[in-house]
Amino acid sequence: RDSARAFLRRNAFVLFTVAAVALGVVLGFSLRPYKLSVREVKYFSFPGELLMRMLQMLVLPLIISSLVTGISSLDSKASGKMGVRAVVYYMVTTFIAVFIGIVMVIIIRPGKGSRDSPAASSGNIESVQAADAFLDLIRNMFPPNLVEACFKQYKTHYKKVISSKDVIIQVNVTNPTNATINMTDLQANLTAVLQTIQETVEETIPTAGSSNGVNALGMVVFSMCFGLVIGNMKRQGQVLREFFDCLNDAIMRLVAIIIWYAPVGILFLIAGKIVEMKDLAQVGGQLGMYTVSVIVGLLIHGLFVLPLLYFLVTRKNPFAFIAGLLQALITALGTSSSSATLPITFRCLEENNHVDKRVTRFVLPVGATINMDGTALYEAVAAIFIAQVNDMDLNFGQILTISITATAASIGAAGIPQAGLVTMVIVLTSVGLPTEDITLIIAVDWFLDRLRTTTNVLGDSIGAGIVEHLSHQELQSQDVEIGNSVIEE
Ligand code: DAS
Repeated sequence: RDSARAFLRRNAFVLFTVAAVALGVVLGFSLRPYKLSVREVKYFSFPGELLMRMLQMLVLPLIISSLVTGISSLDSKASGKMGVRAVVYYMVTTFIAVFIGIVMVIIIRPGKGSRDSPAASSGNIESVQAADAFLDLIRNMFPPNLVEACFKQYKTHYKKVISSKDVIIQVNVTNPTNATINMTDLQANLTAVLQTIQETVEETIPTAGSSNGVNALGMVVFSMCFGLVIGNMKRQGQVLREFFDCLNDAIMRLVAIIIWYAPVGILFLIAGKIVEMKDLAQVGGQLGMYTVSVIVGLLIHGLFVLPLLYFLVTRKNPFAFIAGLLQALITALGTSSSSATLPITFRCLEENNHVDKRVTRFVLPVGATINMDGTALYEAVAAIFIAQVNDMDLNFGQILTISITATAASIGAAGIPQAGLVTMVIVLTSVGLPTEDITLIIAVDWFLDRLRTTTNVLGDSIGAGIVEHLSHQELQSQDVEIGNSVIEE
């Protein structure tokens, strides 16, 4: 009876969240006829923004505390093997995702037909919206007040940047959340922009909580090194290990509180997005087929490839494992940010799927930052779609280039909303495709972002399950060691 009650309580909560998503969709569509202004939408979706900020506040301390405790609790041999297994899994699944994406976009050929099709003709409308969407992207990358400070002064320049041919955006892999824009014709203005940024940053150093403003990948690397070092400090490092272990538990208790608010936040996130969504009528035939290509690709990868891989390695039922992840998958769908979902992903894997904490604390922060199957698939599809719209036939070498740069771009993309859009410029420039054609796909990107983020989170979680299974020996022998040392003491 108790297990039935626990089972019902856990699933009741997930069902409650699913109901919240459905209610958000209904609420969003019922509010669309009222044409709310941008400000009204901002106020309306504030409860959703609140959830995003609460989760983002936890991301940084969670990444540091979980990695430091995860790695320091393993002997370097075990963590080395576990690391290799995780990276091999990430590479294999990302390449499979890219391959599926390329096959889908070549079979469906969404970009066929000349440029003057509805998608391109509505291009000029979208290009203005795209400029605004792109500017929002920039806005997302810096703490809000920072962008406000320089934003109003340089809005025209950013628009000019979108239209000029020689915009090159280099996303620094070690610092994926702060893209630097290298422009030939706006170099002088850029210096002025950087100067303004410098002045503003002096006043508002991004708080530790804003995961958008902090170099996530850099933090992961630092925490891994730090965890390795204090792991080898034996008794001397004991205090630090206990501190970070306690910090991690405290963060997970905060997650347990926030998770009760999540359905409300997700409801308003979904409803707010639907209210401000551009008219579906503008989504031309080509764009519709492009959206189908991405969705079918993500479904094949998420519901067939990943579960099959899990079954082949662990011989366990993959869908029972996925059932335990539903809360995290819905949060990814609502927030379209895998780093904001990270706290919930931890909780689902440890509480529902009972994955060993030494594994989740190690592979999840790394996976959430560099393993993005959904993004890699999407980048490959989008790049080839844009080539098709430009009637450009890609040879094998260019398709190979796209698969490699799509993988690199997904590693460089941060776990924040629409990060895949920024890193896609790398893929387009690598095969000489016009970067401003990103405007063709921005209209549906807010929706596809949610789906690819959900696939990213699923890929990270299944990876934790697979790595735990493969590391069974090391974990068990370590348990024996701990057991013996306790007996000795
Ligand atoms: N939204 C990103 C994430 O959080 C994925 C992307 O933009 O491609 O995983």
